[in-house]
Amino acid sequence: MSLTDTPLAGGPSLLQERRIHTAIPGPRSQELLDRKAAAVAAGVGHTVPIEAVAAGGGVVVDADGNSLIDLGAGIAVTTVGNAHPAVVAAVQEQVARFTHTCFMISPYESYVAVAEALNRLTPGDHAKKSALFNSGAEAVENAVKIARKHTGRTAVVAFDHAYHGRTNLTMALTAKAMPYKSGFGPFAGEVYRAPLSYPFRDGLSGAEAAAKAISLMEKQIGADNVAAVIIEPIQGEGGFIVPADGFLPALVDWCRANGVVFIADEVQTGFARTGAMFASELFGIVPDLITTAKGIAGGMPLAAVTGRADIMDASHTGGLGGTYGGNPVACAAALASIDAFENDGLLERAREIGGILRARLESLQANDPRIGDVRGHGAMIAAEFVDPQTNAPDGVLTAAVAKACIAEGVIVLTCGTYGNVIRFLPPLAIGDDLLNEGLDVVAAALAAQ
Ligand code: PLZ
Repeated sequence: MSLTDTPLAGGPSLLQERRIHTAIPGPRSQELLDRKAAAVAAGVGHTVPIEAVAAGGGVVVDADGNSLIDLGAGIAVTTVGNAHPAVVAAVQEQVARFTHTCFMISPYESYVAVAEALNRLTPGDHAKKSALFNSGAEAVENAVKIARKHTGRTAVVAFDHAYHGRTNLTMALTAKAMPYKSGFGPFAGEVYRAPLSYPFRDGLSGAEAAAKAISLMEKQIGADNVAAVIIEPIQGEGGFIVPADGFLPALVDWCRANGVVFIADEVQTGFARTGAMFASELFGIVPDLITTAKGIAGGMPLAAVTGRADIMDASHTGGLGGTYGGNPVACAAALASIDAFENDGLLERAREIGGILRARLESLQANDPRIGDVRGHGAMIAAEFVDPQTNAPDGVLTAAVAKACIAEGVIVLTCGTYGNVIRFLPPLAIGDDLLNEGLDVVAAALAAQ
């Protein structure tokens, strides 16, 4: 089905309802999935077997006319809402004006305005600068380049359960072999892995967990060799792991004392997702560099590195860039999205959504020992599923619950090193009714397993 066959426009004007009148996938979706199987590389998977034709508010509509509740926001991207009207208008205006000049060839205003906004909005009141890229992985790659150039050192430390991307350097930084790394090596060198704070599983205080990580860095690498420590303030793909209090501040203090650049990867946590503009704020830390992407531009591909001006300026002119980095259409979308984050009460909305998610999941947990842990902040909440006897991760149950939810028209995403976490990260444009209905479906799916 092409868009011209459908009377549907996307965005918040879409009927906000769950509506399932075929099996998932329905016949039209199945046709596309057959073509996908024949034409698209097998390595590119999909979670929800539909052909998406429109989305907005809290729903994704498929080619068979089914309307699914969206509790995933395209992996934390459409935080302002899919096809947000202001984003659509900004994109339409820009696309008619010019689509590309290459910022490295002929600069334009919107790139600079996005950089100014990032410098203003990211934690800390020191002088900051930004550079724009296309994807989260590309932002992470560039943050590491910048940190190495600034320090003249090479070692980079990432953590257990980390996810930083699928390019060669970011695969090296990512912790999980399957599906991200297996068979794709050799990986970039000078990447080291430190233990994370994972309160549900390690039982350590933040200070104890930080001491373990710091000891590893000092003994196995040597502080003088470390260019950067990179960490997601709340691990995303790794399982929405919230570190114990004090863990992140202790790491930041150690970095400061040793001339190491502290990079917060806020690609998944950034832009109101956690109820703060950036998750670093929740832990009282001020990163030296911060990587952003996903929610920054309402669905358009844009990413950034923002940080201390002296670090950001360490690179020689011409050392950073890329053909499309900071594309004008993506920048227009970002400016409209940032305006919505700042002026449409989205931080508060993320906290409200978090309250609903947490209350419901905790009440399920009270009667179901298979939910070992409920954690997260704002509209970034997860439930970790375990074998009640042993606390061992139960990835089989998790996959079954997620599959049943999708069959009933609720898009949920799993995550976690052991695949035993269901994460809830709806668009902030979702209404309470739809969110609650989605959680009813999750509860029923769990009860049926
Ligand atoms: N850093 C913290 O969460 C992307 C990955 C989906 P890109 N997470 C979703 C998948 O399976 O590919 C992510 C992230 C953090 C970096 C990235 C990478 O961002 O825009 O996917 O490159």
